[in-house]
Order: sequence, then C-alpha cells, then structure tokens
Amino acid sequence: MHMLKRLRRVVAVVSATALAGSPLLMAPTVANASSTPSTSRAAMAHVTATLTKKSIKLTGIDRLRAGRVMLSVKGKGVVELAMFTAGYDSDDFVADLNKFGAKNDIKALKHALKNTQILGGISGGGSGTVELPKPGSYTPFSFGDRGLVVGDAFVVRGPKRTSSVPRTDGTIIAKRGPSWGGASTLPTKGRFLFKNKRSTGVPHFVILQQVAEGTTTDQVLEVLQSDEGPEPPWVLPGGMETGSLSPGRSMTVDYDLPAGQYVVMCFFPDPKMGGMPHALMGMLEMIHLV
Ligand SMILES: [Cu+2]
Repeated sequence: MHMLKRLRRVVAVVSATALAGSPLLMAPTVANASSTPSTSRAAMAHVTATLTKKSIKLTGIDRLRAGRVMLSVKGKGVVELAMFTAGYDSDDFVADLNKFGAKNDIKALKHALKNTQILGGISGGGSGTVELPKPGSYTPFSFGDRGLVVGDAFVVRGPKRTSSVPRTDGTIIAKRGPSWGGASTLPTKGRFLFKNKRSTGVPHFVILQQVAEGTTTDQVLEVLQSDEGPEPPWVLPGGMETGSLSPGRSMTVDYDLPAGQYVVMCFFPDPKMGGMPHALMGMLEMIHLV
C-alpha cells in the first residue's frame, strides 16, 4: 500500500468520528516484504500464524515454553502477540480499541495500553522472532481493513527457556523523543533487531518505506501532514512493516528488500498527544539498504 494512503487512513482514524465500525490503525502488508528462509533449525520453537479476514489460526503452540520463539505469518496483514494483565481479556482489548478507533477515545487507548504488553508481530509472508517473557496466556491479533481480528489465546508454561537472540545484521531502536537510533545502513537482505527502549513509555512499530535517493525527512513530514495531493514521485515501491513492541521489548525481523534509501517511520498513536501518529511527531529517519 502506498505511504500516503496508509498515513491518511491513520490520520483519519485518529481525527475521526466517521469511522465507527472501522477500528483503529494501520496498514496491511506492503508488497516486496518477504521472508528470508530460516536457516537455524536450532532449539527455538516455531509458531506459524495463518491470518484470514476473520480469524488467526496458530500451529506450533502445543507444549510451548516461555522464551524466544520463531514466528512465521501467512496471509494478508500483520499478526501481533499480546499479553494481558489479570482481569483484562481480549474482549476488553477489542472494546477499548474499537472505542478509540471510532471516537478517538484516548482514555480507551490508555486503558488498553495499561493492560496490554505487545510483544511484536510479523507481516504476512514474513518471519522473525518474538519473546514470550513468562509463563501465561498470549493472544494473537491483527489490525486490518475490516478492523481488529483476534485469535484464540494460547498458554505457555515455564520454566523459561534460555533463548538467545539470533545473529542480526543491524539494529533499529525506538528511543525517547520519539526518535530512531541504530543502524544507518543495513544489507538488502538479512535480519534486523528491532528494539523499543523502556524509556519511550509507549509502543512503537517499524515501517520501512523506500524513497528516492536524497529525499529528506522534512519532505516526508510535509506530505504526511497534507490531506490532499498525489503520491509524490519520490515514493518508491519497496517497503515492509513490523508489529508493535511495548517499551523494553525486542524482536527480530527477516527481510529482503530492494537496495536504496528508506524512511523509517512509526504511526503508533501517541496517547499523550491526542493519538497523534509518532511519524507526525518527527519519528522519521533515513537509512540505506546496500
Ligand atoms: Cu511509535
């Protein structure tokens, strides 16, 4: 999906009363995002999520232990994993996010975030690793065109498995500001570590959007802030996105993208800024895939 369409949808939701029944955020998969075949068949458990319009089915969850697991996703959209606090469940999550989506109800967004740890997620066709921090119940979910899809919860048991982060080719770090840190160049194909620093206090996700060489973050911001207008010529077809991470969490993402310049963005709605997507608060950075 094109950057502008995607952003405008987020902005529309954030500012909107007109979208009842069309909960929350964000974007389906971008073309070109694809997974690197898994080479390490080591001890790490492998969960596969299959996303349809109405459901998320998981395999590989029997006798799963806490710790890092490989996650592969099939279907159109991003499948993310959540862990809820005691007394809060997926019905509450859906209700809060629908309230936020329909009426920009910031209280509902804050309530959801207070009770939910988002542990990362992977786009359809992709793979990566996420960490299930402790024994307990985990719930898969996905935001799509038709709203929020939630799958059945699954239980993981302890003791936690010692699971090291796989080797990565670079790091993308969400920092306070909100802003980006980490690598300024990555290979065109490989695996990056995405880390959300605890000090950010809010979830973040990664969108990589290919842009023409020399495009500036000011140019991107200007376009994101405008409601109208054609897709600018510097928007190029390469791109991918991840699911969100709560503060202090990390995930790894396998990717394979065309070489060139990319803008790194996050559109997570900021609860302290009236639900403004982080990119509009300046969470934009240019990197190169070489
Ligand atoms: Cu963000």
